[in-house]
Amino acid sequence: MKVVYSFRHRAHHPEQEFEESRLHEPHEHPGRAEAIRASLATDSRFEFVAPDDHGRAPIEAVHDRGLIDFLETAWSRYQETFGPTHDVVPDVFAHGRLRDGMGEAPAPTTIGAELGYWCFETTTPLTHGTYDAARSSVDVALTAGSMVLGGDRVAYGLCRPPGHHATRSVYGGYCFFNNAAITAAHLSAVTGSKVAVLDVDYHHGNGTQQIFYEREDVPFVSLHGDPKRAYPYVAGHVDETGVGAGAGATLNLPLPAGTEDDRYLAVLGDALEWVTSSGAAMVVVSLGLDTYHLDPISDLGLTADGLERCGELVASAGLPLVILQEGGYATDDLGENTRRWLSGALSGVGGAPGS
Ligand code: SP5
Ligand code: ZN
Repeated sequence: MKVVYSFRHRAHHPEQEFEESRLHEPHEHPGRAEAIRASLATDSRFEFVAPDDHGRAPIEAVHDRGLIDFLETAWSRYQETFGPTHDVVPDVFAHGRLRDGMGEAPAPTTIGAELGYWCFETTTPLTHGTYDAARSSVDVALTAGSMVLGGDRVAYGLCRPPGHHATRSVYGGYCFFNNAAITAAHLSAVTGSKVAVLDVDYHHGNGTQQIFYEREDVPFVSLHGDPKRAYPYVAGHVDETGVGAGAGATLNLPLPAGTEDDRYLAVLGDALEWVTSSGAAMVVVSLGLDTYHLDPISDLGLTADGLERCGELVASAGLPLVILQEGGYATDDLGENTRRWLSGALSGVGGAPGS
């Protein structure tokens, strides 16, 4: 299996995360991707390739240009007004209900105001190299997509930073550009076929859901901690099924705390049946390993064996897979858990050509 990786992810390295009313070391850090790289490098079934530059167009097809332009310059602009600071984080959010009954305000034009307009929470700092890292993460994803377009049955993009919490026009949840959404939209446009997104990160992929909520060409299904208790809280409830042309093309499968391997795999089987019946020709997998029982910020109960079984079940559905890294914060076990999930996928494709 090809593994697309770029060292450029290291340019995104926040110093702190403000979460649960405390400043602490970031859960999302460069060591995560390096742990995965090191683990896959020990296994000769994985072949590392560098990403190709896919340019800005596939990002513009999914994200507001204002967001892309903002992320490109925000850190430097902030330094001129408030610097020097290592991390850049909003302090005032443009919360929609502040203007109930008043219509929309003009878009802000000063950096302090713009931050809280484009970002939705406090745990996703911008650093000097964040934009470069986020762009490279998109290229990693699109390059994995190109491998599958070129005939590989499965490819893995070691994306960092992750992407699935980024909506069309706001970033957060450690995510800047929605790698999975950009890749699914691109593959759907290029092939003219439906491309499903299967999101198995612990957290609901609110960004991906939002981007495709009114579209039928990218069916979206997610297994996640119930948003009644779990981040990102604002989306992922069972009654969210899409609107307009997208009616019925979103499926949410929220899970109770403590869900273990067998129960999780049963729900994953339902998700795969739904993907198959959606008519999708290809699947982009948002792969989070934060469903693992030792994950420090999550509460599901999957084991390493269970994660391998998940990979096998997903691959045995028979559709080509573009597997993209999202979360997973138990860094000591993250490399091995990722290797196990991908090993399962290799078993599931049964040694098909290009696997
Ligand atoms: C890509 C991804 O996995 N993003 C996750 C972002 C989660 N950020 C905040 C999580 C808050 C969890 N607080 C629970 C800590 C338990 N001690
Ligand atoms: Zn997650």
